[in-house]
Amino acid sequence: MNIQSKQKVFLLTLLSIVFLSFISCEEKKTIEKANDLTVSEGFKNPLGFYDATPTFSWKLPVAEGVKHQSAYQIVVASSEDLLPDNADLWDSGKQMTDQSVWVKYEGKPLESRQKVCWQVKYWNQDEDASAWSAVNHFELGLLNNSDWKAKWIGLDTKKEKILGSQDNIIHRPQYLRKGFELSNDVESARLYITAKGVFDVAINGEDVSDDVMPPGYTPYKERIETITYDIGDLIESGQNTIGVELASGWHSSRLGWRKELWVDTEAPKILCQLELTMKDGSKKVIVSDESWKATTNGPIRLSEIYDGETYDANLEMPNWTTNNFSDRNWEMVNTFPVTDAIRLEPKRHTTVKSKIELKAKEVVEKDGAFIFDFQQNMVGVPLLKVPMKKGETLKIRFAEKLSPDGSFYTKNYRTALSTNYYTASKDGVIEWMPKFTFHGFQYIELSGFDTSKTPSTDWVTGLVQYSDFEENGTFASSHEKLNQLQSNIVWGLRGNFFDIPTDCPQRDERMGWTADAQVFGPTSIFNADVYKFWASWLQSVRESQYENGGIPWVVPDVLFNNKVSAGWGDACAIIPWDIYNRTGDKRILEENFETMKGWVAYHQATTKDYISSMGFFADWLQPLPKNGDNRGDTSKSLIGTAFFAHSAKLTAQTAEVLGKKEEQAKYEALFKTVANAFENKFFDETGKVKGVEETQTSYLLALAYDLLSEGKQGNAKKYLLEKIAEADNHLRTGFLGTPLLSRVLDEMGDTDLMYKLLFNETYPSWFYSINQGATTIWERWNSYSKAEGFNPQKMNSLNHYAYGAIGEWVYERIGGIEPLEAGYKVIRIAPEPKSPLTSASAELNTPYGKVASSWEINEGTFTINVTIPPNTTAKVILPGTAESIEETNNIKAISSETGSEELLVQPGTYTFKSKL
Ligand code: RAM
Repeated sequence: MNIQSKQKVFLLTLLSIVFLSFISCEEKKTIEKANDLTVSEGFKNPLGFYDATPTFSWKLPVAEGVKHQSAYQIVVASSEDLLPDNADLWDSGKQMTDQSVWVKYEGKPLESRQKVCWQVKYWNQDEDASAWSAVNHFELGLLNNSDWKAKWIGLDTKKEKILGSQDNIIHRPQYLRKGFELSNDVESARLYITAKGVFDVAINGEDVSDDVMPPGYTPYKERIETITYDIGDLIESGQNTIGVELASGWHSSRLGWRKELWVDTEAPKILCQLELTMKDGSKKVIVSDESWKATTNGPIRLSEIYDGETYDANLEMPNWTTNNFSDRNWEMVNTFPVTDAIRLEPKRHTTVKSKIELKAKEVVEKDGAFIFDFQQNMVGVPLLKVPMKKGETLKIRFAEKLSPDGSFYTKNYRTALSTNYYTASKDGVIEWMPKFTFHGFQYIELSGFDTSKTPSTDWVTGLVQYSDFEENGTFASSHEKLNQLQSNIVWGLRGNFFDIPTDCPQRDERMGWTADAQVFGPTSIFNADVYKFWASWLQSVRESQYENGGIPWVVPDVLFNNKVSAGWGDACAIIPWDIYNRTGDKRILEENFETMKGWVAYHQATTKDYISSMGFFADWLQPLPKNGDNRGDTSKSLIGTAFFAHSAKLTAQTAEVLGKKEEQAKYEALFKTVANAFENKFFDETGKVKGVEETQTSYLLALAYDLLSEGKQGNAKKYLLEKIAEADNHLRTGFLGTPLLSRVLDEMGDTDLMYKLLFNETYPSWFYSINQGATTIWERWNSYSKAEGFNPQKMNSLNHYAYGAIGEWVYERIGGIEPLEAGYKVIRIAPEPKSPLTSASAELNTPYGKVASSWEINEGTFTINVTIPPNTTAKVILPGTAESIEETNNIKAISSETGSEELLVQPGTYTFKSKL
């Protein structure tokens, strides 16, 4: 190499070094990509998705240099290789905004079956760009009835005229099958399926999914949900078989107490459509139609939600879902067309699954039967591994609690038999679990097994079943009973989120009682990822609204009595507002605004001079009512008027968020008028209740819903405190009043008293039931007591989440985490540390990421660790006098009053201390 070439090489090398170091500088500036991408109400890469107008959300990483978002770009394409540069469905372009959640899709219209891929990038507070996120995807289900080429099919199971426990026609479960041949290899395959009833499907001998009782429970006369499965791995070239088990489920069982509505229910049916794309690109569709065959001579003889399941192993049909089976003796099915009368829509929340396994802890003998104790009241089914002799029938009974003499307490199941039977076809250990029913229980009683064997706890495992959501928040403290209360709340949630929010999971009810739902909503949203669950149920609420605007007592409506109740129907306004507050998603308000308006109009129609005459459940199950009535002592008219005003106010607030100025003004004015009428009718000049019974709840409603003029508020507070003192500092509130206690006392600055009520050990209080052995929340403050046994009333559920509504206050004011701006965009961390607690901690997965607050008190020093997620800010309020806070870019002191210090804090993790 000559000198010149050497110089050239040298220069080139130098240039490349400069260039490379330039690039690596650039690389250093590339910030970590967004993660946890979801669509609509928190779906991750869903299949058979319901939403053709989705929203997009993502989280900024917890990483060096990432505090806030200054811009984003979303790209959406029909296939992954088009991303990010050739997005054929939508390119949002760079949007200068900090919005990282609920961004509306504005691309090309999406269709049934469409596959959609998307990714996002964001710019941080310094305008550094992230790399593109991982590609996420979703695939739409069948969105229109016209997408269905299949027919409803099933046998006429009424013909047999089997009568159930209430002389109602019950339907034998059906087994339906079809064989089909494919001449080509399959590339991809989807199964679209649903039932009027509940089903379980297998292909070529393999279970398609572990879903429990799909498709779930909706107002079936309006809408039935459909499910999509990816069955590509189950389909073989050549001969295939699909087999579906079908039982009554909610659709064709008795539900509620209007016998005339369920004495003669419609026979269950299935609808299914397999869509196959072959390797050569051709398509094939197999549908439910007249070519299917079915039988009722299978092993599941009976299956009812309230009454349980009966199984005869002698009737098992080995291999019936494989090619290796002859259905010669099976019947042809009846077919029924898909019409437009009932909308078929992809399920818009998760199916129920077996989520937790509980081991039995103890087994004891009682009168020849054996009782297994799980030491936890739970909901689901048992998995049984029990030695049996051929021909013997195992009887499986359930109970939430034992009577003091050790016998089974089943009185509170009322007419629900809640009993399973299993007949063995050979000697040996059976393995079985019921499929199309569920039970609420802590104890299982077995009889009829091989008595030469000694029962052991491993004979039964409890499969805890609920809608498939994950934990979203946690709370713990230094106080054992408060932790037990938290556990009881969580078990109440697990037990009563069985596809719909139920009041109770065990007796002849299990219905979507609307007040229970509205009081427990906020607590549930903290503990679990239940936005989709609620959004879906609210669709059922909308579909169930009466023409006159009334909202039924239960949703889905199985009572059809056109009756309403204040505090119950108001769920249609309260729940959307609570969800909006905790998610920041305006769509939940958009979807429910018209329903709220209809409900407010209904309220108005029941009033004279704005005073309500709406009746019914009132402050349900208030303890120690004067007249012994379950409806408590608070005036129904006062309650109705208070909720009328409150729903009008929520409708005004909703209109405001949605930018509907005129409606905002209209409902604000209505609120004021009603509040005024309320005050004049029920309160005297001094702010004391007049003309009706003076109760804790009457003051709580007036104060919580802001219904008194300023002058009277102070006195009303004083009277409330007097009422509480009169009750020896105990609550006297039912379903409606209880959640307001903490809200009002907190606003009054009386957290000492709220602590007192919460930590009370005597009746009525939360810890009272814990002292009596509760592992869930009970329907009544005294459902059971060690001294007096069971409450004599048969309406006595031991798994009823309503009083668990106190959770909201516990997380927000003991844990200290509260949204200051909808969706936790601005967070308030302001725990109220008080004796007897010395520490508490809470964590919550907000739409922006994890927020945490954990505090302890040690020798008069309060120490708190907080974590604030990216793209949010927090107001941290420290009790006492803060210890030397150094202001930085991330921490600014806002104000320091005697007794507390307020800080404005940017994303990150910090420790603060103060002297109490
Ligand atoms: C019972 C239950 C339910 C309640 C109704 C009014 O069915 O206690 O929770 O909402 O009554």
